Amino acid sequence: MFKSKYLNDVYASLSQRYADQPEFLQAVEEFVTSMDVLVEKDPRIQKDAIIERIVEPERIIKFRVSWVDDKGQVQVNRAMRVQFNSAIGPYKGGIRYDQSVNESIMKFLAFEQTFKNSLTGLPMGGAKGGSDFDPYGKSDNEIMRFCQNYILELYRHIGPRMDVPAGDLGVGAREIGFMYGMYKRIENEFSGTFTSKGIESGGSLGRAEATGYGLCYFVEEMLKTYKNETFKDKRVIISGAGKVGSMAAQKVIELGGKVVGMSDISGVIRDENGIDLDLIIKLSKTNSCVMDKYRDYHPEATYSPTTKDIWKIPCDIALPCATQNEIYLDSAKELVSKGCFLVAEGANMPTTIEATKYFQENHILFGPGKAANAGGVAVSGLEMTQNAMFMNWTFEEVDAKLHVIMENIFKKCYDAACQYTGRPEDLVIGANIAGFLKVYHAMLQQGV
Ligand code: 2IT
Repeated sequence: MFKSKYLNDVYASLSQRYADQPEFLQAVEEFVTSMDVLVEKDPRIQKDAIIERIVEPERIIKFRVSWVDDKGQVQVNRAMRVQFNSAIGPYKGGIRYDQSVNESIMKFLAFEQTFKNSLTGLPMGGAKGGSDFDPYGKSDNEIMRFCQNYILELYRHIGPRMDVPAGDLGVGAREIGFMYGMYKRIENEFSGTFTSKGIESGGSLGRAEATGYGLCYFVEEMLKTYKNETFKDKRVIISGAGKVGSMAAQKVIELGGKVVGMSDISGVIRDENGIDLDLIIKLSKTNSCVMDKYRDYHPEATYSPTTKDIWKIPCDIALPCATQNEIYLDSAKELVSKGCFLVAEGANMPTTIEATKYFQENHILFGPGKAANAGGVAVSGLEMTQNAMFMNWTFEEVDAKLHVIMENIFKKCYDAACQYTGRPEDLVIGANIAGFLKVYHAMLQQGV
């Protein structure tokens, strides 16, 4: 599968050991493919067993969360925190509450996070946590009790210099508030151990916008560098209407693009007049799904209940911002056949390996998630800085720093792609190599 025997051996034993973890193996395979060119040039990678070490989490904490629902019934959920790599800074990464959460998904996310955090240039290691708790349909009190009980175990494993969690799917400012509140009561310390906190609790202005805005800043660099173009008049489709998708849509519109399709788990809306984002944001305040209600306000729009139908809408730019594995090969073919020329991942690993290969073979510009969606964790890093300094930056200051960070991430990926492959548009390999090198050098410095 890989050119190097060393990589083949490492991957074979990993895929045997974790045969029941398909998402994790998928993330590792995508990454290890990019290591061939480095392993050839640098024997220390093999000698120091760097790949063996980097694909194994430093620590996984697994625990039970018991809590009492509104009817007085005791409920039990499973939870974990994967502390993947701390070579370049304290563990850092979001918490996901979703029924699908399992060790494979937590490990793939924490693995990706390690290289994503490295690309930001900020001192943050990689982690991810979560629970199979499903927040939908739960009352505020149930959410609070769950979050508090979750922290009653997790608190001993986190801290401002140890591990700094944030939000992810199912975890927003409300959940972070409940978790930080409990943590603070136990530790008796206002240390800012979480990011994406509410502003009054020490959160950073611009954190809520950061992933979506950062994605657009990254795409702007791609458009400028490869095509000498901008978002102006581009047709854009965005899957997911959560924090990432809605803020990406806002920035696309601000930069002159036209969002002609959006989706959430209730379905897909195609609106040739341009999506009414204000309506989506307004409806989202009271509903977790809104696409099935959009035509009540805009009957001229078309609706499909099948989420993957979004990839059938003709577009120039596709921004998958929902979740892992939402673009399979059939959807990739659909996008290419309808004229899409740029795909950038706002979610983590939304594109399968086959779909990514198809895009690259067909010369579609492809921005991989660990680079393109790093804006969220980058501003989390800026939130840590502000908390440590006991001061707050304005929205404009944070946004300007985010912009520079995204430009730098693009440049690092582009330069690595040029240097190691001679293919300037191969940002997949560029992101993997650029993200890896900092972690690798830190691991070498710190010994075995
Ligand atoms: O996937 C991600 O980068 C996040 N969920 C954000 C992590 C963070 O620590 O802000």
